[in-house]
Amino acid sequence: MKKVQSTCNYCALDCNLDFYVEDNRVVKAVPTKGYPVNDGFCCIKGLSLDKQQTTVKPNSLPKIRQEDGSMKTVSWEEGFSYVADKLKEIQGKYGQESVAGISTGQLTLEEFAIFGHVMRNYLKANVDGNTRLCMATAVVAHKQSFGFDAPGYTLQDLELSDTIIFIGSNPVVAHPILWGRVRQNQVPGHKVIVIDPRKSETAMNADYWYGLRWRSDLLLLYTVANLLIEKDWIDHDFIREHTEKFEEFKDFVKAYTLERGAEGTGLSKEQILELAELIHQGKRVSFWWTMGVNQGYEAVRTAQAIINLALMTGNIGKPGTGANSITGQCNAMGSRAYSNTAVFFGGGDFTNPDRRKRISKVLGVGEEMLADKPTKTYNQIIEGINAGEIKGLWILCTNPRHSWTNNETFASAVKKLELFVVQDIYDTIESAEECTVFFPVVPGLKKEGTYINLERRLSAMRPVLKRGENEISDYEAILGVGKALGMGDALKGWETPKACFALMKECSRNMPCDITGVTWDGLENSHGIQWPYPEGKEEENKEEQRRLYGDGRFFTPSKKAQFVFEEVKKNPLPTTEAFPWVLNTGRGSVGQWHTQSRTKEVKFVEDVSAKKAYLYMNARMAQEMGIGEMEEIQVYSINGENARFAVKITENVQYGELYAPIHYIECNKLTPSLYDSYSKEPSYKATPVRFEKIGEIIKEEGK
Ligand SMILES: Nc1nc2c(c(=O)[nH]1)N[C@H]1C(S)=C(S)[C@@H](COP(=O)(O)OP(=O)(O)OC[C@H]3O[C@@H](n4cnc5c(=O)[nH]c(N)nc54)[C@H](O)[C@@H]3O)O[C@H]1N2
Ligand SMILES: Nc1nc2c(c(=O)[nH]1)N[C@H]1C(S)=C(S)[C@@H](COP(=O)(O)OP(=O)(O)OC[C@H]3O[C@@H](n4cnc5c(=O)[nH]c(N)nc54)[C@H](O)[C@@H]3O)O[C@H]1N2
Ligand code: SF4
Ligand SMILES: [Mo]
Repeated sequence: MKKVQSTCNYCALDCNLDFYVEDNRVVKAVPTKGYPVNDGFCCIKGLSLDKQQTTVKPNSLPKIRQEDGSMKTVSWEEGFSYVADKLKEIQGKYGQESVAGISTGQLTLEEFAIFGHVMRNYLKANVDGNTRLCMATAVVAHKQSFGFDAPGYTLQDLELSDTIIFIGSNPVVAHPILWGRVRQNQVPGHKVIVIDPRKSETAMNADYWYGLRWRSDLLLLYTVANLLIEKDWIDHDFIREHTEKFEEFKDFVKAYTLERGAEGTGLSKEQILELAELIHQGKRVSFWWTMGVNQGYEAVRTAQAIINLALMTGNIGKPGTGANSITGQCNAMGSRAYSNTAVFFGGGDFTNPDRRKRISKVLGVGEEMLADKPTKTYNQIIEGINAGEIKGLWILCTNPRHSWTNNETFASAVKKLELFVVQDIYDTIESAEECTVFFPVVPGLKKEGTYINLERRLSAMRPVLKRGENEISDYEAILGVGKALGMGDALKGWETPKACFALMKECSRNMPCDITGVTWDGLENSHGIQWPYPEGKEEENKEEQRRLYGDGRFFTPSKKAQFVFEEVKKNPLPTTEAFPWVLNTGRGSVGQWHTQSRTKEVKFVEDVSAKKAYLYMNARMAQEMGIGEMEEIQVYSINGENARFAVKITENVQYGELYAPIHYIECNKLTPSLYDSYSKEPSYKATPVRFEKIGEIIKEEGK
């Protein structure tokens, strides 16, 4: 029996598993013992990865839509030439920017690198990724506050912290292995605190829960900052030596009085004081945030308000501390540094002449081929298609017909496209319904490449199974189109994922995310390697758990972290008399993944999950409205759309709040086209809605 160690390509933990293979079949999948992330454990999704060997159709070929609407199967070569010719034709007719790509945080680093090279460098198309829906806020917050998109923590910090504060984050469901690390914390008297309007599964398991009013985090965080300053519970030395703009911040937060904080957040004054005291009493306080923070209209400033708290209390760079953004998808970190959506491979400023020179030298292409302005953002791409400006779209490893905010705008957009390429492992996803070309690619079990997890750890994906006839990877599909476009020498050095990795290493040289010391072969069967890992400094970096900022130096020109702040905004989309309730959205269960295309890999989840869209409603609210368990309601959104949901009654959501799992397409039918002004990440979590009773009771299937 052969054993292959590879990486789980669902969530950002990047657990490693040992796959045991006989006759090209996975016989069992066992979480890798001793691997620093998951040491012999993993969740149901990782354990079910082997199901891809039956759920993904083998030996599929590309399909091209015909005039009569049918799909014709063609050879890969035909598929490549068709797409390449069409891309050129559209650019010829409507201009370079009439073509766009939407990439992902779930492919390998090499795959989105080559996608960026073909689409953004060579074709000068717009390329964004589904990381916009997820991590864009953290990226902007990090860049402005720290000088580089560099989350500093290592997972061990969860075990070393005495005060762990989760803000808009539900790891019990979304990052179970991370939660496992919290459970392993042996610090006597350590406390777990959750700030979430909903009594989430994590809140239920925490020592303190602050059920604030939705979208009031920024107000709460400024109020707490003001309290800490008033009581002189701050680290003057750290502030002086390692930060800038504190005095301005101090003056600014004076207006955020306890009264104002209590009134706006719905928390009592005592609760807010208690939270400030908990931060003060902690010796090693760590703050962790996820989508409850990232997905809002003032999200970047909220993330930075968390960073400000860590900076002013000196809780950064030391064991068990940090202002720590938890990443969502398996390779979101890789896509942030190597997808070439808005920056160069390895990061850096495209206006910097030295950086341009360096990248063009490494890639062996003229500087004129490199991006010289930011790409259109995701929302601008969809708006551009709806406005008739963008006529060609290629999406891969993402399902925006379901996951994009106000998703009917995506449905209407794709009908206007002359070329719509969907590249996925399943042709049954909602986004493929209107595609003009479908590229069926092999799943993670059959490919190779590199992933970077939430704590900056690179790990290897290695083919567990051999490929069948016609089976190609995302990398090869993109390379195939690149060749058909006539890229010629511009593809020198890009022949294989391994060759591409070598290029990316060189692009990272001397950058904060330097990975020049990592080798492709060395990563195999390893414990993974956290960046930075520069060549020549391997000995210095041999510790398996490394954090950044231990020396108090950040990546800004002054090496000091920045206090960044701005007045709390009036909610641009408040509830109204006509839309009096708030729809919150997020993950439903450990086994369900986003748009559920892959949930069929997890049989157990298929058996226990509701087949129809549902939402949670507060018990008192349901009683007042006369709504029974699993009774259907029609929910009308402020965005003009409506959809049907069954109601599950619970005490865990507030009166006035409805909570819908994102795993049903109805959820994003109702979310608005509202974004953070800096990151352009959608404000997914607080949509004003109203509803009507339908009166029908749904019998839960599988129960
Ligand atoms: N099982 C499973 N795991 C996953 C995923 C999955 O689909 N399924 N997806 C992965 C991905 S890509 C991501 S990004 C992560 C997401 O991980 P999380 O962000 O932890 O998950 P969410 O459920 O989206 O949102 C977290 C919490 O934010 C809260 N929230 C809503 N509004 C507010 C607010 O105004 N303030 C505060 N403080 N909180 C608020 C919600 O009530 C929710 O409990 O999960 C990853 N892991
Ligand atoms: N209302 C609301 N909406 C949200 C969110 C929310 O909290 N609330 N969260 C947002 C967030 S954080 C995220 S990350 C997005 C996720 O949104 P999406 O990225 O659209 O969701 P997924 O279902 O993960 O889509 C991944 C696709 O890749 C395919 N796939 C899997 N493996 C491979 C492969 O190797 N190659 C290729 N080519 N395809 C493959 C799968 O079949 C699937 O169709 O949703 C966002 N939408
Ligand atoms: S915790 Fe995340 S990486 Fe680990 S097995 Fe589960 S989904 Fe995969
Ligand atoms: Mo995400």
